[in-house]
Amino acid sequence: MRLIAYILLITSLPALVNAEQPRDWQLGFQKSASQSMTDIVWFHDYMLLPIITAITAFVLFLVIYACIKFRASNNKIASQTSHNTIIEVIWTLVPCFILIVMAVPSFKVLYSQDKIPPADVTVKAIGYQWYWGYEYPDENIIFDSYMIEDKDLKANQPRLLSVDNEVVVPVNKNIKVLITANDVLHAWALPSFGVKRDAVPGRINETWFRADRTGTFYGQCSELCGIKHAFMPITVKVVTEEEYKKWLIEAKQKFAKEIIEKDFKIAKKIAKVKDLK
Ligand SMILES: [Cu+2]
Repeated sequence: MRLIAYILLITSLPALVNAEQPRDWQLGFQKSASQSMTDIVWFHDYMLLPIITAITAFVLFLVIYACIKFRASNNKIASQTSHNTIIEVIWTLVPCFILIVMAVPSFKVLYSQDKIPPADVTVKAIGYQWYWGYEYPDENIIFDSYMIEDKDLKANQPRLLSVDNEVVVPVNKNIKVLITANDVLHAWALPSFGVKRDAVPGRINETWFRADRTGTFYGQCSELCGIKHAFMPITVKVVTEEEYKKWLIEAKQKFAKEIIEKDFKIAKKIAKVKDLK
């Protein structure tokens, strides 16, 4: 009995461990799945938090110290001091120094996100009101990705985050993401990869990520885009190279772009004929 429970636990564990999504009572970031996000988490945990804590504690100490030392009952005649050159130089230089120290890793992360390495896979994400459309320009694949309604959810599918057609990418490969929108502003965001870019109609933004482990990763549209803004999630499935190749073969048939284009051509022709009449 115990053995069966153990086997069940072991087999169900990877699904739990690999899925990256918000959790109840979560504090801080989702577990990172790319170097870029690891850098961001480091920057936040080991640089920003200590600095913020130190500044807050120091200012709190100054306020309490001033309240006690310079209270009215103890200072019948108010001090007339208005200038102290040394202190003024210090309180100008120290914040400057803190900013410079923070800027170095901050710019490093920013540039590494902005500089796109040679891509192994390119995915184009198009924001619509209210779902995401995806294209694999090099593979002749195009599909739409809709949120799964509550009533249709399967056991392991998180609410408001699962979609019918997931983006599938290989692990440990550079994935370039071209991001645009068709109607209003949206934003393609995936916390575990440290990716967030605006989707702007009429312009293509680009970013990249390199997932360092397999699993299912969830994100959401992050630019208020209308009434169903909360219902256009992003699901990326990171799989092994072989699984990706297998998916490609299926997807090329299921989501072939050419057929859609052919339909479009026919529709255009019909419209033309109608116009002539
Ligand atoms: Cu949106």
